Amino acid sequence: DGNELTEIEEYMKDETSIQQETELYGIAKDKNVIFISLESLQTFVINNTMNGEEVTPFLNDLIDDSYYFENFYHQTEQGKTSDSEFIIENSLYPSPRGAVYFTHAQNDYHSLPEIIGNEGYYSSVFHANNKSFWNRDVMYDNIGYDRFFDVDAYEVTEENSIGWGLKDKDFFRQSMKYMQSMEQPFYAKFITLTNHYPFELDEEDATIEKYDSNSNTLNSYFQTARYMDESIEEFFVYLKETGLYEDSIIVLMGDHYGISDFHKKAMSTYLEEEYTDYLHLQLQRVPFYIHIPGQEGETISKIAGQIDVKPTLLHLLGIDDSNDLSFGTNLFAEERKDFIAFRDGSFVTDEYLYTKDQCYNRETGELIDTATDLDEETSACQPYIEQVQKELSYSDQIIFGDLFRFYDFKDNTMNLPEEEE
Ligand code: GP9
Ligand code: MN
Repeated sequence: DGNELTEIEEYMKDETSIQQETELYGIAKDKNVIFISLESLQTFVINNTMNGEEVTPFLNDLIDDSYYFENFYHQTEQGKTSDSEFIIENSLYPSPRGAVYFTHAQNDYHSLPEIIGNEGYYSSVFHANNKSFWNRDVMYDNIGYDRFFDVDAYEVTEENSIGWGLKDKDFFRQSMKYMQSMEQPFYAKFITLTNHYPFELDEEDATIEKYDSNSNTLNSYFQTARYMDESIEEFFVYLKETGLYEDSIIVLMGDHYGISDFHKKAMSTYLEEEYTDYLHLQLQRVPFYIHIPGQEGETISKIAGQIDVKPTLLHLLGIDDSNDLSFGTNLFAEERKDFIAFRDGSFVTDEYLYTKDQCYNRETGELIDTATDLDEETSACQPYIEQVQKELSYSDQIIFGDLFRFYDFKDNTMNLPEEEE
């Protein structure tokens, strides 16, 4: 009936209210934000080689002049790309089953496009797929995007498509005309497509060889990951040519894993590492870059997750979010919530990694405790297990109960329905 919101609000305020003063507060004020969703790109290919060749040369170099988070985890579930979108727009967790984009697209939210829209930003999404895929048209409309450039905005032919549709290089090239005539400042989210299972690529677009293992999926992945790297490089050239680059910050994020644990054996061979539950969770790291033209940036090792993107972007934009309710925290704040939770109750902290009833040292992978020790409440991971469950359940209550319809974010007041006798 909405009354649970009181307790949830208190928790969210306590856990995420942190000082807003950092050197980067407002650094991107009134600049355009170009957000690139990197389809299925995982951190294990970054700064890595295959047959002695760099897989992602452009993205590797980009680290040198970006804020790059090397321990950034995706937190998606069955809703895949749409879950990653939901998390960054709302700083809430995705649903344990199904996709919030389908099941709760009509809820009241306090989403990123709406918040920055109130500050004068024009917000849009570019994605060359059918607009109703993942129910995006309905959700985007509800959370305040001004415009969705879906497949109908693009010229798609047999020559310029592969796999799921328009090739990424053509996607970026064709998007430029829309961007150039867009009112500024704008927020523009680009959702790429070519690096998607089953990682198909025309021979003429392949610039590195396939890997050689028992997994066709992994073998092809390196080629499409390289193609993505080149498409981003080209996009940066267009941005510079059109002068948009100087007036923008560019954020790049992997949406979720591309290689499932079905390909354990091949992954294990490639990484020269035993495929354990620990490795599986570590493989859920995806690249996250904040590129601010003119700034050197820094490589940041502390743990981070998709849940933190919304408060971080608001911080960079200099938008006060002290009235917001989120589960994530600004990634540049000194004091942050000290865990990243996954939908199945697994979590990481700077020191520990917990999954499948096992508690590991996050950096070394050394197993500290197993389920039996955990029962005795002596495990190093024990204090977090319950909090993670509580947090996930709060998020579910907000979504399943559409609780934000009772909440006024302007002054943090609640309008709860009268209690029935
Ligand atoms: C579909 C694209 C890929 O439009 O975003 O979706 P995914 O299967 O990764 O969720
Ligand atoms: Mn995806």
